[in-house]
Amino acid sequence: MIFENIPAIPYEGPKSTNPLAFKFYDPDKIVMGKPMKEHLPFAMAWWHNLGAAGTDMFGRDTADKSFGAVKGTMEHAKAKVDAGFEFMQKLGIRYFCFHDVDLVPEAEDIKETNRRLDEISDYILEKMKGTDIKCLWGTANMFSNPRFMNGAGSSNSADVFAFAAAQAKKALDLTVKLGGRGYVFWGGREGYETLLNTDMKFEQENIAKLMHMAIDYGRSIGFTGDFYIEPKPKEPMKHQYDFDAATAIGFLRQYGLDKDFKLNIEANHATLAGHTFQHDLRVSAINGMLGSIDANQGDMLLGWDTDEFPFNVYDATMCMYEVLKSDGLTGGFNFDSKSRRPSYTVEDMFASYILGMDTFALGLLKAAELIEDGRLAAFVKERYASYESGIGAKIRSGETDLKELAAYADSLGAPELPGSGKQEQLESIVNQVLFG
Ligand code: XLS
Ligand code: NI
Ligand code: NI
Repeated sequence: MIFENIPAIPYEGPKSTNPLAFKFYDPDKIVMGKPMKEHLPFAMAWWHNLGAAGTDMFGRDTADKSFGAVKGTMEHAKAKVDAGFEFMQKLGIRYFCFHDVDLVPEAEDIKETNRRLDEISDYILEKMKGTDIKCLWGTANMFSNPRFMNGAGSSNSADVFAFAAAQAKKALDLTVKLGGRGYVFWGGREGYETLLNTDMKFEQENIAKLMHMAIDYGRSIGFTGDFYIEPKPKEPMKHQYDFDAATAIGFLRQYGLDKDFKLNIEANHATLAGHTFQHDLRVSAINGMLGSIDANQGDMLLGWDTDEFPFNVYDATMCMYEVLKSDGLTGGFNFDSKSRRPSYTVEDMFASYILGMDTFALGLLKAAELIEDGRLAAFVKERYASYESGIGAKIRSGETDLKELAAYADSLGAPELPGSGKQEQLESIVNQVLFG
């Protein structure tokens, strides 16, 4: 055992003062006809939880993530697997997400990296036996290695493109081997710093080519899950091509990728794009592309991806409102979140996930109450009621034209005001449901 002093985390209810207990996440509690754990397929992010040790631009590691082994060795890679499985089991988490190079130290030669990946994935498969833990999604890290300084699919170098393709191929193999539900393309460095040196159209076409090859290969090895784009507007590049959900959907449709791809929406990326989390979820949902979620939150005072564990219950409630209305996800809720640098203890690792899982459990409970309450949905329906009959119904069914509408306007003289938006009353309902 690696986390000897941490017990399995129980549900103790909202009054518990035990830091190592769930206050709201009660996996078997039925909400709108389904157990919480099915509404909330939580996933552990290999990179943050087992890798990130508090390093920032100004200081080295604060947390010890060696798990008793020497970092940079295969022994350490295995210790991470042991730690990860113990961690997930103690929290009742049933999924994990990974990048290829989260699993093993990357070698100089790709053949050796791939050999290590085979070895570690055999070890993970062994570990999975007798548990209900599976892979939620896999991906390839096509942004950390210096060769990807100008992007992967969007690189100016065809050799680098080939390396990206090789990594995507292997990461797909691993995802299928580990039973993954999805495969993610986060745009890494797919973007640019200056148009003075960039052929934007060429780069975007090449990214689409790489994605088409991934679909063809994935389907040929029996991958039946969804591919996802994870939009992000900036960081590391000044301009990232997958700016937000709307941009990514346009790209997918333009290049004929929309049948195989959905979106993985990350809260902190949506807010970096100047949207709310709920906005990007709604854009995805109304386009039939709400696939998976990277659960975290940003800081409104900071302009980068702080990847904090989600704490904001309003945002989690609005997220779950969108998820419930669109009938769930094909993916799940991956905690692409990291404990703050001064939260460096093992207890903090667990407490971070308890916070995140409790926040989403609260969000689920409150979103279900909002839906059952019905006042928000009833108001929205009522707000557009003028389209249900008369001239409105004709507009909706396409049975009218500008001439008829102009004549109709003449007969009215002037329309009445469109009715109060009642924003404050609706916000008050949300508060009442949250705290009443
Ligand atoms: C970075 C992204 C990344 C993806 C996976 O900002 O969120 O962690 O989720 O490559
Ligand atoms: Ni991110
Ligand atoms: Ni992410």
